Amino acid sequence: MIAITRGVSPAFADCELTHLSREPIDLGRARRQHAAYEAALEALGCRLERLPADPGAPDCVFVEDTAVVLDELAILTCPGAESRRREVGPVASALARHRQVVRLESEVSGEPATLDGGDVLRVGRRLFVGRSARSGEAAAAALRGLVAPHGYSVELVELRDCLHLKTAVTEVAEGVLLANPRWVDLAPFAGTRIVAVDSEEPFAANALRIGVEVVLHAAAYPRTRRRLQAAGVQVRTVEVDELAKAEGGVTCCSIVLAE
Ligand code: CIR
Repeated sequence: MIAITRGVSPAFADCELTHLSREPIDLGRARRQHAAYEAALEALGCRLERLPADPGAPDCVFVEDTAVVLDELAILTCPGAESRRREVGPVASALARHRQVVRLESEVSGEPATLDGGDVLRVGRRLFVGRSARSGEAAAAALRGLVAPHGYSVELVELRDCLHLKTAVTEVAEGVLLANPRWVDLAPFAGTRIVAVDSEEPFAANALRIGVEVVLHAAAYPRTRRRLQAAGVQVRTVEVDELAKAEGGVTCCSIVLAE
């Protein structure tokens, strides 16, 4: 496995914020947590490809939002926040070494087709797209056009009160989802086993699955961690609370792809 990561920008404190209020961010601590996150990925068998930070892109550490990567191709997004669009180019160059790279149309029927990778959850051959402030129907239609020939379906999922679909639901094992049912309509996932986050840990649904059996999960959520372990999921923890002040979680900081 390869994990593409990107350094924390010196302008990190100027990140986009939607649901959280701005708190002072300790850049050194954010960078130490990010380095530990990268080390955890390496320990789990990922070969890291680190991209340098962009001082003009406060959110560049959150590489997940710039692309949707499948085994067959990589799709570059047009991120919903304008400040984040310049992040796509360097990730595109890195992806081009591993995949055919295509760009999502920026408009469909006159509607902007913006998409954040954090809004796209793959479960087998199904791609779920969260309808968020960043992503919507036009992007889902554009994505469908690119992936249908490869045998993937695309379905929209309704969200509330959170930034991205993967803030509210992620896959933690084959056919097992970790979700905050208060933030996402789970009807499209009918038939799938759901592990609900502990109600005191609303942000705990963001887990990064590495390979088949293990997930990386924020250390701040011990109650949900116990639920995952009880469901038979192996959990490795990382401290990411300084990165979380910018509304980022464990999936956002990497693009993990099969070699
Ligand atoms: C943003 O608002 O775009 C960033 N501050 C956080 C992005 C987190 N990305 C993700 O959840 N995939």
